[in-house]
Amino acid sequence: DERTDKTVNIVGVPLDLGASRRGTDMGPSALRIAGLGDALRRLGYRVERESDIPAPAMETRSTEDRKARFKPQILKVCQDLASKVKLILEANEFPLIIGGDHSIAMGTIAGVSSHFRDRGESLGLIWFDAHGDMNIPGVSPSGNIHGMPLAHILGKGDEDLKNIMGFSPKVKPENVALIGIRDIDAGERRIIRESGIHAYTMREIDERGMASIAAEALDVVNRDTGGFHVSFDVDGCDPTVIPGSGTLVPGGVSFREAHLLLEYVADDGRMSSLEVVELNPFLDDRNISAERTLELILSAMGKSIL
Ligand code: 6HN
Ligand code: MN
Ligand code: MN
Ligand code: MN
Repeated sequence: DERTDKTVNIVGVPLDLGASRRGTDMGPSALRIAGLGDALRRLGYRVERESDIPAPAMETRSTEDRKARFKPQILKVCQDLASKVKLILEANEFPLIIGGDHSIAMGTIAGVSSHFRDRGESLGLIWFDAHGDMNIPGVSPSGNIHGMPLAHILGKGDEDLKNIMGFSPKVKPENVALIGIRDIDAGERRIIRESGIHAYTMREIDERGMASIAAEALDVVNRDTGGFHVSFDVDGCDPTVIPGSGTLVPGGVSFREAHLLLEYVADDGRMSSLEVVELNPFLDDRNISAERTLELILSAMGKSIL
């Protein structure tokens, strides 16, 4: 295989402070037990010794901030993750970040975007999710930060969270493709509509098909950028495909549609980095969700049937 030259650097982020449901902190374990590292080696990649960004357990901390729960702790994890991701890219390795709840995307994308910025390039972003993740403190009905990362990446909301790595925004709205949405809060809806991002609802996926959506999304994220990041929330998939996640919404993307999107991503060849979030093994049926998520990761990394 001609991929042997590329090194994948896997970083686990065992964080669940961004969600109200416990358990996404075990997401990295579930993927490792499913065989992530060896599967990537079989695909021909070199895989570095894996590392984790330490994250405090919920029971060891308290939060008074109802509008942005556990903000100081999440901010610290995101800052550490951002520095790590930037170092991986500087070493010319591919960062594969395994969460953890979706609030870690503020760290991952700060690191990727900072690396691109040093080279005078902007970054595109594919955000696969049942949710918009476009809440901000005060608008969010839950105060859970995992419902807010995309807004902060676009420069809205809390000053500290949006300025990780010392700059904001991390991506331009015209280079963001949000795919799979079907559960949006009232205030969040307005933020999405006014933001200028490209949002693809389940209805559009049904009507046009994933092939057409994937091709258009790749256009969006590649337009005048140096490449793009993929932030993959497993709850974008239908709950029958991925039962092991905390905020399930029926009517989601099928296993094949998710594969197709990621196969298009692999063929495109400009993905800079990948993160997979919101896997919750305590809600799973054995480890089926991690095993299926691993298959999806392999598609994104170039696995093909023939
Ligand atoms: N996720 N919109 C809801 C909230 O609390 O803001 C749910 C967010 C879910 C976030 O799954 O990454
Ligand atoms: Mn999400
Ligand atoms: Mn979600
Ligand atoms: Mn546009």
